[in-house]
Amino acid sequence: MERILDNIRNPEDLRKLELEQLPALAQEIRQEIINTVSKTGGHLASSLGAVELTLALHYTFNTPTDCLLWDVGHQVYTHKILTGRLERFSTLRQLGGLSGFPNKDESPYDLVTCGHASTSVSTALGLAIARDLKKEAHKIAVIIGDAALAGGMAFEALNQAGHLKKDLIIILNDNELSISPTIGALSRYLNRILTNPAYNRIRRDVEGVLKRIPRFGFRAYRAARRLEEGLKNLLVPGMLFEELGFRYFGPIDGHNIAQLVRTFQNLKSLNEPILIHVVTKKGKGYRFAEERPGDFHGTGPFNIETGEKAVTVKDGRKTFTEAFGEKMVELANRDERIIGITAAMIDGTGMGRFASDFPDRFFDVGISEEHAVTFAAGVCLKGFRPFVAVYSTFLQRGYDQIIHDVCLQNLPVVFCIDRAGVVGEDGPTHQGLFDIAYLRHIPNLVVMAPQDPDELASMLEFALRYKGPVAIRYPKGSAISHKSQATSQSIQLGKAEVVKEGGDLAILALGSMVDIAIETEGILSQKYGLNCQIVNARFARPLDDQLIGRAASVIKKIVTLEEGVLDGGFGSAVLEFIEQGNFKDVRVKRIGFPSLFLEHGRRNEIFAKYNMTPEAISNCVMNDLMDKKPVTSNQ
Ligand SMILES: Cc1ncc(C[n+]2csc(CCOP(=O)(O)OP(=O)(O)O)c2C)c(N)n1
Repeated sequence: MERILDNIRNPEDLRKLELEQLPALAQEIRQEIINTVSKTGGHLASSLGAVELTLALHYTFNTPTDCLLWDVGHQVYTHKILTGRLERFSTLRQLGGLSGFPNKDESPYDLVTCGHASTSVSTALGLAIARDLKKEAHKIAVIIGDAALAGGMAFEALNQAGHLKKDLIIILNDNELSISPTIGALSRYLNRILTNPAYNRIRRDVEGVLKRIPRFGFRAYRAARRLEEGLKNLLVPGMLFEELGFRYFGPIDGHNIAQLVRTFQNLKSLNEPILIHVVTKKGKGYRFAEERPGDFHGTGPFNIETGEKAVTVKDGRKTFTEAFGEKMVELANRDERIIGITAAMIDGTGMGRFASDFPDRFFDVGISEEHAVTFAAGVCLKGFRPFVAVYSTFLQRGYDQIIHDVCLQNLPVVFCIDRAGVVGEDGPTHQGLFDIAYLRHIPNLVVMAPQDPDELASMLEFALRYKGPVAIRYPKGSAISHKSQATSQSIQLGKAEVVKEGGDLAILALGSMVDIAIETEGILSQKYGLNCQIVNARFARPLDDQLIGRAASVIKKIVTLEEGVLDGGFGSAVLEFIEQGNFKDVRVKRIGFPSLFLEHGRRNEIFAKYNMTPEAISNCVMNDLMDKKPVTSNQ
């Protein structure tokens, strides 16, 4: 049977439909999303929760002239399907396929490329100012979740927006969940509103009465407003949004399309900051996602019938994240000073068991990475030892706090930086390729990278012993081999490990690249008879001056390998050291990722595309450093 969906090529087609047809269309879209994500993986639960909301928005607003801004952007699958991307939807998150997030290169309906939380209100306010300066007339609406709204940046923007009184619509998509339950005072506040709809009913009644008695004029209006103010304070303590300068409407059922459309149509004509509180269910319409929204927030492929995940072949090797979670529990059991901190990523960072075993010493601060860093500095001041578990890409938010609040004070905060390197299918907003470059120059900070999960455990021990700030970066997944010789005592400040001796070439590999260095050495030795030294660098700061100095003065040919951008990275540190040491006739080849926003695709596909495989690296080494022709050409 033909679907309504197959005739929707853009939102204009959607707007030709009767309102009564939209619920059936919502079901078709839901099915399309479930079918596709079951194969590609993706952000299922948030997108399923926003189907009706998205339909109602595109139905009511004149997109793309009217602007929709999606906070984070993980809930946009319906938006993609309605804006001309249905045919390519099956390529979601695949190399060369559709991005899983809004992407401005993909569609004029995606105003910005985004994936980080709490930015939308700032962007929208900027747009609103620009629109007014240019004397244009169109609406701007932001769709932001209850967890993202609690991010500091969103609050900063609300503060300015309420003050400027610009024509701006904020749609709060409240499902009471972040990835795990939303935490914090704002969440409690929203919950109070949800459980107290009386205020809104009474407010509507007051407005209704007002309209019916015009002859009472100004005095009646003033009296009614006073009554409304009194009721507000009585029934909704604080009236946070109204006090911030927004008119608050809601809560309304985010799965009732007719009600959503009616509300948007009515409120469209207001030209002031308004906040519409929409209540949705995360995972709506797919039983397993409704029951386990955290599991289906970001999911790999799964079986639609059973909800079971198609587990990627697990060969018994621990991931870095698992090793981190286990070690933290072990350390916290024997050291009461340890505090665990994460910013809305309890499970993603492996902190689940720590959180349940040590509830008094664990803090999920919500989507507030900047705050997490300075909060950690605060607990340090009283002798505690905070471990901040955070993804590389999100720690970018905490740059100034790391410098000013942690490193300037030389406080022993440990940054446990997960997803440092290529993250894969989430793409450019989530790649963790910048952390070596943004951390390496900060005074007092030690920057380390383990070659495998066992070495990560030893580095955590080192970090606990160390009396200053430490950052440990490790990638998604596991290591290919288990070659770490590290013990808890063998990690010494600024000391690398020689994995294999050799005299033709020194391969200095950082963290996850040690595995690849070992494979590369295999190729170089078998194909070209080279005898290479392999070094597990362990530290990007401070460097092992002695070891690298010896390589520079004796071996004279050095390759550096890192899973990060080359500019300002580990290889740059080695170059700087060599320049300062005044070594003669040394040649260095740095190998890492270019300073680009790398696209989405599987981790191994991205490695292959950017010549980061052992084959490509050995070709590059022979070509650029050993002046021999490669066996196959290296682009
Ligand atoms: C700065 C930042 N920190 C963390 C994340 C990871 N993250 C993605 S979505 C999400 C939860 C968002 O919850 P909410 O805003 O309530 O939207 P919902 O998924 O519930 O619709 C988190 C923590 C992020 N994208 N950006």
